[in-house]
Amino acid sequence: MSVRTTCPYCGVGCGVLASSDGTIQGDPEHPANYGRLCSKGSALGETIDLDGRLLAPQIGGRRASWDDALDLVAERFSQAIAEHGPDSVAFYVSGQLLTEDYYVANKLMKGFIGSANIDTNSRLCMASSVAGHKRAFGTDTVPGTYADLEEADLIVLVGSNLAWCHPVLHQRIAAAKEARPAMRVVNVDPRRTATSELADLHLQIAPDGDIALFNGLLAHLADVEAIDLDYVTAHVNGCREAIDAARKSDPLESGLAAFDLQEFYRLWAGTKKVVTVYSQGVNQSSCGSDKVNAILNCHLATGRIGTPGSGPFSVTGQPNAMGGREVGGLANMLANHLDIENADHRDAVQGFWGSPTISAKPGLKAVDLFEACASGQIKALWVMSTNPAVSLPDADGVAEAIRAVPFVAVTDILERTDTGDLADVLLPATGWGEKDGTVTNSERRISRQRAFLPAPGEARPDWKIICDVAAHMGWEDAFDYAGPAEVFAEYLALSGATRDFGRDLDLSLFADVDYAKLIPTQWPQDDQRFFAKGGFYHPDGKAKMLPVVAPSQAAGTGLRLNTGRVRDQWHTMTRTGKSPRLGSHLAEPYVEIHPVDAGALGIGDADIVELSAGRAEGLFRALITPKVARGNLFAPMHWTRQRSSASWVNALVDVGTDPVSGQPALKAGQVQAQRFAASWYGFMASASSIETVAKYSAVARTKTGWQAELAGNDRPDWLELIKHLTSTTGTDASFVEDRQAGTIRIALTRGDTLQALFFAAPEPVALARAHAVSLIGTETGGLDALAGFPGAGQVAPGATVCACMSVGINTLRQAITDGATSVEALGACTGAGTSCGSCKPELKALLLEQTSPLAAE
Ligand SMILES: Nc1nc2c(c(=O)[nH]1)N[C@H]1C(S)=C(S)[C@@H](COP(=O)(O)OP(=O)(O)OC[C@H]3O[C@@H](n4cnc5c(=O)[nH]c(N)nc54)[C@H](O)[C@@H]3O)O[C@H]1N2
Ligand SMILES: Nc1nc2c(c(=O)[nH]1)N[C@H]1C(S)=C(S)[C@@H](COP(=O)(O)OP(=O)(O)OC[C@H]3O[C@@H](n4cnc5c(=O)[nH]c(N)nc54)[C@H](O)[C@@H]3O)O[C@H]1N2
Ligand code: SF4
Ligand SMILES: [Mo]
Repeated sequence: MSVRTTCPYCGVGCGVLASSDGTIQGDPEHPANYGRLCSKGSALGETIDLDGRLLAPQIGGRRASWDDALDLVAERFSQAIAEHGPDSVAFYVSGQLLTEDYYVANKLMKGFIGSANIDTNSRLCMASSVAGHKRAFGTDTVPGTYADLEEADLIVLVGSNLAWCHPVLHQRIAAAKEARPAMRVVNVDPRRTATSELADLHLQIAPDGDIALFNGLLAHLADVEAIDLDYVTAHVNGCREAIDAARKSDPLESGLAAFDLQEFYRLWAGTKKVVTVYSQGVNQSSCGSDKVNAILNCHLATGRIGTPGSGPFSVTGQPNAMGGREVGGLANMLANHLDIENADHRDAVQGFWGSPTISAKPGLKAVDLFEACASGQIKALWVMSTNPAVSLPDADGVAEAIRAVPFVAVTDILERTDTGDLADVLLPATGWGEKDGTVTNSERRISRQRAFLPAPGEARPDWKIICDVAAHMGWEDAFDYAGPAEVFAEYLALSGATRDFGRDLDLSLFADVDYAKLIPTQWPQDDQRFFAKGGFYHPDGKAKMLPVVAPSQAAGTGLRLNTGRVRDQWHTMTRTGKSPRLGSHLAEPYVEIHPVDAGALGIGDADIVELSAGRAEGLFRALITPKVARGNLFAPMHWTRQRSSASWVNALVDVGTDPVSGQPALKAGQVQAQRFAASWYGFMASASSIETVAKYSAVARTKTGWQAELAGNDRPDWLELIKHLTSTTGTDASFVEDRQAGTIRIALTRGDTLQALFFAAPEPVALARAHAVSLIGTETGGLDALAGFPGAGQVAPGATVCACMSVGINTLRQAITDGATSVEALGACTGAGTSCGSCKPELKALLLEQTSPLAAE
């Protein structure tokens, strides 16, 4: 029997029908996806096994009882508060917690401990949008809905790789565009991405050129008299000042050609229904909040907000980034969009909670919070559902800071994570499929996550763990809930009790809803857009256009390191990394580098690149491509210390924060690059896990076990290595060595089955990797396996492009050579793109690459 739940990955918030046997389907009735799922959603069934799960509490690395663990956490927090005051403790939480978890964590810290030192990884994600919204609208409201994306005549995607990061929204736009070819899509991104493939116009902007671009647009709108004077007069303050400020910007500082600027400005000015979608290319910047307001200014000035098919649209990253904002998960907010610095708001919330105290001032924001850990201010820290030792800038400094805190508790679903490894106490949480609660997606739609699996081992839901700790600290009455439904009911009641403040967040629609049967519903009601007729939340009911100044383009000394996501991995890979299908899309940490830069640095295809910033170093496989501009690099954020020996990118990204939002500029690393002088490169496929011992190593799950890409500058003694491998694994070895060529191939067998294959060469190993992987666990003889390539007549499938149907790049290239000329034709002959459709942009790019005489690559 299948259960109706919601995908635990991105903020699109797709409905999922899930069964305990791991069958996953898109929910045809969910209004976010109407049955669609992307590659990550479709592979959820491969990530719910118990391999690597934390199944019981641990103290100091040893299994402990819940009572002992809870006692210890409560005691150490209480002790720190008693000795050093409430601001000596902190929670660092996550947009992946459910609303109920978030609500009780916030209540405990702000109302009972009496500090606002609770911040969340949403600080790295949405903080600039929140700040921009509050400055413009008076509250953190996302005015639009997904339907607007289908109704728009022009969609501008700014700093957003929607095709990979919000794939189902991307597919909805692609379908709308196909049905209505007059629809235009513009993509503003310093690099060419899968999203650019859908765009009519890709504006390859200079990094942080966005304010110059949108200030230029505002000035243009004024010049061509496209300002909506009626709307502005009735509903907006500050228009003249914002336009005056905009005129001081030079649009050419966006790095774009005058011709492209004119084309974009003409299109924008001449189209009534415009939606501007933006995410991390906007938010994660030292001028992120100003970028947001520069975009909002253009929509406010033209009244293009809140009517079907028009408005600014900040899409949320995590599944419950929006829910966290609603319940006050950020250090500078109170529950229900109320302000921590407003005494009336505080009194109302404290009165409702009946709490002994309430924090009167904002707490530490993420980056400052970890600085306070390093400096000794924080005596007890609790991290829940996030992995800051990887995901924060200066990740190694953050790991040091966590080590410096006298007491650290971590709640996670896995036993080993880079952050969990630094904890004094590990608390096991139930994960997706095992827990119940609600999440709010990018369009303010609240959906249920429902359990369809039993809680494994002794794991408990996050809300319960938080309430248990609160009870052990002496507040059992205020945290006594029978289940998440009661927490949700209290949250609704708080919303009701504070309605007189007239905030946007009105949940009265949910008052009579049966929690068990809650169907996905938007607040304040379905399909509601905000602000078409004004009604903003500044005291005079008007919006505010903010004068925005473009930053001066400071010339860095090295290469600019841009970072972000790949299609099939989720953040620090703790879940997607379990799926062999997802792991095969891009199995290694890589860095995109422009051919001219690569040439100048003597870096060739598949070489390893060493990036350095100060004393920090990292190793990444070179991906030479004109998709990045000269002087710019791009590397994914996903690799960790668990998965690689030197490729967690945030070791290199030590950047400033936006002064308004505190959000770090994670796209603006400054690094030096050089070719890593490897003396050997290796590839290993194995039935058992592989240690990351080589100087460069990156491990990934495969259908038959594990694989590793390896390289080093200190070539091992191969015979010693064989001895070590056979003795530690109890296997027999066959090997073929070519001393002249410097290559070695080793096969390890146990009985008749092949346990592992290892190939090494002085150059990057040319090998049909998927084939080598497929031999593991079979009865192929050691020497046969060492041939390394498929038998005559078989094409090695190559790197996976379509994860759902496991179709490799070589299979696709062959199909194109054999005559396939469209995405549909490729689907018909190989199956690629026929399931979730997330790879369609890549199929299109492959077709262009192979069939166009102007192919760039
Ligand atoms: N596959 C996958 N999907 C995800 C996630 C994941 O881990 N994996 N994570 C989810 C989360 S939490 C989030 S926040 C979202 C993020 O979703 P996105 O924001 O779409 O993803 P990113 O890859 O971080 O960055 C988007 C783009 O910003 C561009 N960019 C960099 N600097 C600038 C600039 O100065 N100006 C402009 N205009 N663009 C710039 C980058 O080149 C990049 O292509 O994705 C969500 N979805
Ligand atoms: N360089 C660079 N760095 C970035 C970004 C970037 O673009 N570039 N993006 C930033 C952004 S936008 C984000 S959102 C962050 C994300 O960064 P993180 O939040 O640090 O990454 P995740 O891997 O999602 O971490 C979630 C953790 O929670 C655990 N978990 C999963 N389910 C549960 C559960 O139900 N309960 C509990 N208690 N734990 C659970 C997982 O195993 C995992 O350890 O990264 C940020 N860092
Ligand atoms: S787009 Fe993909 S990752 Fe995002 S919610 Fe939908 S299925 Fe999940
Ligand atoms: Mo995010």
